Amino acid sequence: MKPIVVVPTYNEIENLERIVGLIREQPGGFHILIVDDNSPDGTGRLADELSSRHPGEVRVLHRASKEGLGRAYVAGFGHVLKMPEYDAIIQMDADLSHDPSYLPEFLKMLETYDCVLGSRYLHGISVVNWDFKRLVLSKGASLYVKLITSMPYSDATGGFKAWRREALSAIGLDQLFSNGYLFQIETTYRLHRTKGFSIGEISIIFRDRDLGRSKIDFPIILEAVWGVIRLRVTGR
Ligand SMILES: Nc1nc2c(ncn2[C@@H]2O[C@H](COP(=O)(O)OP(=O)(O)O)[C@@H](O)[C@H]2O)c(=O)[nH]1
Ligand SMILES: [Mg+2]
Repeated sequence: MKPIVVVPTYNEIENLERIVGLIREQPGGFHILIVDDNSPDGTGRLADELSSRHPGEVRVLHRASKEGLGRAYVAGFGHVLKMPEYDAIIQMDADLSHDPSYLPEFLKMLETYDCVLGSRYLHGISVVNWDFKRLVLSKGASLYVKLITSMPYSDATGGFKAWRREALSAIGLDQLFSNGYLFQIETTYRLHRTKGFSIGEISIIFRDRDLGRSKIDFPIILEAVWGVIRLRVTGR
């Protein structure tokens, strides 16, 4: 399978070069698409520089403004689906919370499953450096999603995920409505509800960022709380 990693960025100038280097070091020939929302710190310019250093391997999609992680991924996925050479698409954060050394394992699992979720809660709790509040929020979100949607997966809001091209095409990118982290739940739910596709999980250790700042805020949390109910009620 030919893989590409989609990495959304907003003010990740301290992390971007490192994450791109680490992804490129992994066996499997991973290409990268950086989706930058016109970061004021110059992340987009650095992305262009990395792209000209590694032509054809590192790509950049520039968006005009920050509209949330979900919108950035919809644009990035749409871009990738127009490039037929890629048949494995992996989502990953730029802040080094997701260890690129898991990439080969995701790719291997895609031989069996149409979508693979990186889970922090498959075997106990594998989160490093998060404060208690953030852990409760994340674990609570997973339980809430399980309760409302009846999906069996252990980590509902994780952002380290891999898709076969056909699975990503099947969820209907233009119908996705999430802006923030609800996007992770929405995409999994849509595939879960689509007949003929399988979803697997691998255990990952999530390490909170050392550099830069989290973009989570109250509107993002609120969107996820009502959004899960909307998903359940509308069934998609
Ligand atoms: N393009 C884009 N990327 C975003 C946006 N919000 C977050 N990100 C990126 O999504 C990833 C996860 O965000 P982060 O703030 O680390 O979330 P946290 O780990 O849940 O605190 C990082 O690579 C961010 O730079 C956005 O509005 N636009
Ligand atoms: Mg983060």
